[in-house]
Amino acid sequence: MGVVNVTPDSFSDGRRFADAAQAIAHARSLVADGADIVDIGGESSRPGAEPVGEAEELDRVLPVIEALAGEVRVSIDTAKAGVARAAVAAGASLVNDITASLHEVAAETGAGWVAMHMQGRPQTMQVDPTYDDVVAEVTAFVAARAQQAFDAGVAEVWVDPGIGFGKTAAHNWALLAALPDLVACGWPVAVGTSRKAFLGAVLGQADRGDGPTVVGDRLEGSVATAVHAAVAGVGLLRVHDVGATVAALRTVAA
Ligand code: HH2
Repeated sequence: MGVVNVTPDSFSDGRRFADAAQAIAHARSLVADGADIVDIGGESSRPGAEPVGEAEELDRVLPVIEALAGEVRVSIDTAKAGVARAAVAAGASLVNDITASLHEVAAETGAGWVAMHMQGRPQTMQVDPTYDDVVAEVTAFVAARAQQAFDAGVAEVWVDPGIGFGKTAAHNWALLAALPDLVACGWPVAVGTSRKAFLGAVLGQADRGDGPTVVGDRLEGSVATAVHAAVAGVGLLRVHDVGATVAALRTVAA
């Protein structure tokens, strides 16, 4: 899954694809690089991001979805039921839901659904994330949400531990180390580590924390963790750098 952020403020690529023509061209380049799905988002969920109104979010994503839907599978990355519904009507067939609360939209529309774990909300989630047992709590949460969606009639359900969403670096590493256990729960697993701050931290690179970072930042960590996840049995990798990730996966598969 290639990431297409149609936003001015996403943490790694904000402003780069903020107009529809740029976003569409970027999505096509990700498909050429080997993406099977493009994930279109109109609202940043980075720590501290400002919320976007529904009308503004729709203005950002709908022209991009309409242009791409006949060419590639399109996923909508949103926290709003209204945006998810309109995106599916425009041609998206997967609802990528960082709130793990929109399964009814997937059930109504017949779309697939990604249920991601997040502790808190983006504005404050990194203030002091706390767990007794992060792996057990995240696993129980996503498995329960997945079962609820499946029972409501959603045929395609993915679970995602939500790397970086209300988690310290230690929580993220624990969840990545435990991916085989999450896979063993039986639900298809999705993971997004791409360019996230904990990858810089392990190499001693400071997180600037003042907006979008330089493109290509944290490439090695992003690719290494994507390969690790694939080897653990994760079926859906949400990445910015599709070409490098596909090359690494093909190499390891060979
Ligand atoms: N991470 C981000 C956004 N959506 N969806 C899923 N399922 N899993 C993730 O890990 C995930 C996600 C954050 O990354 P990005 O879209 O690059 O940045 P921003 O939220 O600043 O737009």
